[in-house]
Amino acid sequence: MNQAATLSFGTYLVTQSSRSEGRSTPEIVSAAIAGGVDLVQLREKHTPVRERLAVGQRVRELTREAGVPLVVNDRIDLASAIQADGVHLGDDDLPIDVARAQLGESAIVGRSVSTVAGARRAEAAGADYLGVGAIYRTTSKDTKEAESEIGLDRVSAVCDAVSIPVVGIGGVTHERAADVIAAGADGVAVISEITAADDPEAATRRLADAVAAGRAGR
Ligand code: TZP
Ligand code: MG
Repeated sequence: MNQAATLSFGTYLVTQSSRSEGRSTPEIVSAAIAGGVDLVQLREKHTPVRERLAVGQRVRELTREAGVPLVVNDRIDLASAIQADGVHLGDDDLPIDVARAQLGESAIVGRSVSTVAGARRAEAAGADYLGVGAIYRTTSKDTKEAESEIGLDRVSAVCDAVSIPVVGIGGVTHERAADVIAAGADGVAVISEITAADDPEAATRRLADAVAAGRAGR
């Protein structure tokens, strides 16, 4: 069975050491695991690949011990090298079928989208889940104009259009998470809310509580 069928997407950490206030990515991941994070994506966009490999190996150990799924942003080769559970792909990356051919049928393959048409295409191409955004303004990623501040109505439209899980991303905080869930998302993916927090463990818990509140209100 594809691993994705059993996944929980409530709180999803995307790692980015440039937002971690000097703390290491493994440190942030450990804290997020202690706070109950559901899934981790190794991103580290601007880190040289050998360093990403070393960080990824440590993050793989931590997530495996905790039973938390790990996906790698963009790079299928790196996902394979660290025995991650899958990859998260965007428009500029290799296509989903190539990822599956490389990583195996049971690999988790996520896809970034910002439109309903893109979401439908990604689902048809075999994505296991979608990251939809950027919902709000964010300084963690240089997003193209058309992919910026897409808002909650777009999140709802995407959720209505597909039947795979959808995770909302981009400027999501604990104050906003319940609204994202109320719009139809299965979970929220964040960099800063956990990574830049004074207490990343507490921030993860706070985010999970907001997701639970959003679900309860639906
Ligand atoms: N993809 C869309 S927005 C974004 C990514 C990786 C950045 C999310 O970071 P933050 O700090 O949670 O806004
Ligand atoms: Mg990408």
